[in-house]
Amino acid sequence: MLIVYPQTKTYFSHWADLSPSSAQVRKHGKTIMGAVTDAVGKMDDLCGGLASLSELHASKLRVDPANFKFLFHCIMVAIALYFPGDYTPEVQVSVEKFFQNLAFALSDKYR
Ligand code: HNI
Repeated sequence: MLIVYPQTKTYFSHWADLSPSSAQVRKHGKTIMGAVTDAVGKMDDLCGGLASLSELHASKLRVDPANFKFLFHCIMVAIALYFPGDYTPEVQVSVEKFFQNLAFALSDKYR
C-alpha cells in the first residue's frame, strides 16, 4: 500500500523506514492481518466488534476512511498472488464483500 498509494505514507511519517524491508512496516503488516483475522470471527457484528478500532482510526489516528479501500485492494492482490489456485472468482467475490463490510465497520465511528 505504501508503494502503490504513496499518499498513505503521510500517516506513518514518524517511522524511520517505510521501505518493504522495514522491520516496522513488516511488524505492522502482521498486526493488521491479525486484526483482519480477528474480524473474520466477528463477521456477524462487525460494527460492534470493531467499534474501538474504528474509534481509534477516527479520533486518534485521523485516517481518511478512503484509505481503507486502498489497503483492501492491496491485500486482495497479495492473496491472489500467493494463492492463485484457491483464488477463484467465487472467492474474490466473497473476499471483496467481506472487506467492503470491514471498511464500512471501521468507518462507523467517523462523524
Ligand atoms: Ni490501522 C494502527 C488495524 C487500516 C493507519 N491499525 C493500527 C492498529 C491496528 C490497526 C490493529 C494497532 C492499534 C493499537 O496499537 O492499538 N488498520 C487496521 C485495520 C485496517 C487498518 C484492520 C484495515 C484493514 N490503518 C489502516 C489504514 C491506515 C492506517 C488504511 C492509513 C493509511 N493504523 C494506522 C496508523 C496506526 C494504525 C497510523 C498507528 C501506527 C503506529 O504504531 O504508530
